[in-house]
Amino acid sequence: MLTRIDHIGIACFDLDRTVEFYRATYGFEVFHSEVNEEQGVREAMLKINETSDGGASYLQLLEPTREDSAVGKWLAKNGEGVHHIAFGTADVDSAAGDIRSKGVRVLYDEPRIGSMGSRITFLHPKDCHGVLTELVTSAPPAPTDH
Ligand code: CMX
Ligand code: CO
Repeated sequence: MLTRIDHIGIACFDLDRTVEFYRATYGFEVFHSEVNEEQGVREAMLKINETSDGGASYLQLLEPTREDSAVGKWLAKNGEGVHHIAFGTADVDSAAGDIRSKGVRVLYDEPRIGSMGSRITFLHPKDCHGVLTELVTSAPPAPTDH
């Protein structure tokens, strides 16, 4: 079951300038940033709100680390803009299997690692009315000392 918008992925040429736009215009701050070499992105997650399932919704700002990455290719063709949407689920394996059984292409055999240790997979945009769609299961919260 998909329970929230986990994030909207936005492709940009210059991550630092784009982060500054979202800070100056809306007051959104960077919650987390990282480089994901497998996906070929440098990214910043801006938390917009918590959600009732214990998760949250973010904007994911994405700058490519190489031209032949998914985001690099997309930017060269389209320029900056909304690149994908991501739905949150407690069980990405089950959600992906269910959606695959409906004839939608799931891009990975097994989920891969996404932002903040999440597990992610993607649905082909040509099977989703032109929308690249990601499924995300957040990493469990880190154990605390108390
Ligand atoms: N949204 C909608 N359509 C898209 C798209 C996108 N983001 N990216 C590509 N397409 C379309 C293209 O426009 C093209 O359509 P036409 O044939 O009509 O021109 C078609 O899909 C094929 O595009 P392509 O440029 O040849 O690109 P590829 O087939 O090599 O790759 C895809 C497309 C979806 C398989 C690839 O982008 C992918 O694997 N994406 C998943 C991984 C990803 O996006 N990682 C970055 C984000 C990481 C994160 O969120 O953490
Ligand atoms: Co994403």
